[in-house]
Amino acid sequence: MTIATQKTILICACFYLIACTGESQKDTIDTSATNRPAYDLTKTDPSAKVVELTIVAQGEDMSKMSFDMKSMKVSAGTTVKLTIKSTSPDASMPHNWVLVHKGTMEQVAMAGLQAGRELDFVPKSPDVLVHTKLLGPGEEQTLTFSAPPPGKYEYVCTYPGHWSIMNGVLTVE
Ligand SMILES: [Cu+2]
Repeated sequence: MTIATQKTILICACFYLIACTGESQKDTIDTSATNRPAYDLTKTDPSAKVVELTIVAQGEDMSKMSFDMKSMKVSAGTTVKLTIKSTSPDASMPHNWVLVHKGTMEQVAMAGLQAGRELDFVPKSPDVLVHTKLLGPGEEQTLTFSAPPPGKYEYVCTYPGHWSIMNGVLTVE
């Protein structure tokens, strides 16, 4: 093999490597932006025990708003029937409830700003496990979902300016 041939093979190999790397990155941007698994909690087991919970998003203004529960606990393998009610009287202060992987609520809320009102400030992200729409005064929504695998998760309201106050921890055990 001549040196020229060797060089050609080497250059080709480099191009192949670059091409492959570029391709795999493109494939994974939307679905694997993080190493955390994306769960489909909407598939519920009809034979699973159903746990009913209610959480209230409350407060008349930004300084008083909160979820009435800062933590919730459910057993693994159950179906969670969670009703989220908004009692904030001001139409300019709607709320949502977004369940996310632990440690991601801030980045999900920031991405929610980009997602905007038409997506209820909920970004399309593998860190978002389940969520409501934006709920105005007196509105409520019931979510039915499978409890995710044992561990701790965060829930947060991603309406602009709310995430740092309106949040809590869901423990699955
Ligand atoms: Cu809120």
